[in-house]
Amino acid sequence: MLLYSFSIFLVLFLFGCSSGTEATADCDPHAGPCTKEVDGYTVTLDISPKPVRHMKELTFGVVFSGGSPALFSDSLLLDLSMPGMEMGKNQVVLKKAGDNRYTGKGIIVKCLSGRTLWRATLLISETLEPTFTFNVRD
Ligand SMILES: [Cu+2]
Repeated sequence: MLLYSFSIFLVLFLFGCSSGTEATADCDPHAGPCTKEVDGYTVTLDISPKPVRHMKELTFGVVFSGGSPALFSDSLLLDLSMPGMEMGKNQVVLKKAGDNRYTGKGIIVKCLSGRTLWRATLLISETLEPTFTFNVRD
């Protein structure tokens, strides 16, 4: 009986895991900046150098159009994660670099699973967290 419940748990776990990876890219950082509409203004994320590769120092630039309330802070956090996988905390500090611009440097590690789908979440406030999902190249 114990073994039986364990298998059920395992099946649920595997199922939950695979459903978490159904996330798909909504941004192509190799081609150019990605833009998201949030709360009446746009947030643009640009990652360079291109193509965007693992284990290379990357510069993350964020530009807001319009008067976003986020512009009152001197720095913002960009959280890097893999959809459906626990990869450890990887957050890039973006410093204010102009009226509506923030930039910071970080590294995206290479996942041992071979997956390349990453998600950058801009932590503006508890209710405002625009995300950009993209594939990183080798
Ligand atoms: Cu991973």
